[in-house]
Amino acid sequence: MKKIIGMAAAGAMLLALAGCASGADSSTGAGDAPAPEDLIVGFSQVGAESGWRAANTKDIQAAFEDAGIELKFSDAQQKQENQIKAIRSYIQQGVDVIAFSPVVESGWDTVLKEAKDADIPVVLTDRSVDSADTSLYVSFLGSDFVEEGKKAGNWATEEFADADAVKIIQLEGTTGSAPAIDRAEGFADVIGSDPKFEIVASQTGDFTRSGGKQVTEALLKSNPDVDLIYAHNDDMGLGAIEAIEAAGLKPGVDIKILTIDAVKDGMQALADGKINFIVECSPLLGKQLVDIVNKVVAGEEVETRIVTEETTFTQEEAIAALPDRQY
Ligand code: GYE
Repeated sequence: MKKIIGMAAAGAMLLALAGCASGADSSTGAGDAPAPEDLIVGFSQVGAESGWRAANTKDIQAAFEDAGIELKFSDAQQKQENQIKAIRSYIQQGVDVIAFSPVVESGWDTVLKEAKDADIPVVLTDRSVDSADTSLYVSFLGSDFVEEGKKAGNWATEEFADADAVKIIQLEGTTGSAPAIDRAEGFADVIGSDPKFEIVASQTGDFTRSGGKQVTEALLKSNPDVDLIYAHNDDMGLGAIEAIEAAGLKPGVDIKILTIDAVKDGMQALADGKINFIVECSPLLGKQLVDIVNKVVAGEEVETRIVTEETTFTQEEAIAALPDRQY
């Protein structure tokens, strides 16, 4: 087994050397854009944990296909070690650009340094890293998750304006991921100024529907009088709906539900009155990622931070938006 891996690695190195010899990337000067068919991009995706992720994968793959650029794609199944392996393999293969959506924020410096030493530019999509050395990546394309958490908090403040006390269960995203950290922070920033809001329990559901269901089931037992569930994504909110219904309660009425993403299933639940409000987070990052790749390989300047534009949805707005919703 070891021998086979060794041979494969040697082969990959030869390929990488051949790539260098043709001068495909490193010798390219400003404005001297290589043809799309000469480019190879390696992309390491988080996993397939949610409707958002499925839409994001589809959009990225379609955008590279439309652009005629080869995309090597790997699914890390929500594990950082798989992403590190994938990035190392892209480095060995000598791809022109590496893009990835880091499952968690920390622990990337070593592998990013390896990419930098190999002169392979790295683009972060969707989620960020906490590396102090920002020269380890050329750009970060994605949402402002703190802002999303604030929008969620603002809705809660208005919705419960007349209430004296509001008990909240928070369903957190993947522990250590940028969206879980930032969405909790933005929300707490807003509701924290009013003592009537109390987060009575906060646990991770790992951004999955089954995780959201299980955690809600357990937490409802110890907190039957909860007023609001704040889920860091639609899928966990959809799981919470199942748990609430199984407990004989009415989601959206007995317990209000506030989520982030606005994927079709979430929007349908909002239209049906089972979710009460959704903060949008757009997974459609493909075209912008292709643009960044094209600029980077042409030696052009790229913006180091590109923030996705997004909105929020009430029930009426969801009903109006659903027929044309792309994801
Ligand atoms: O909200 C969630 C997904 O990183 C923004 O990851 C993304 C989040 C998204 O699993 O549904």
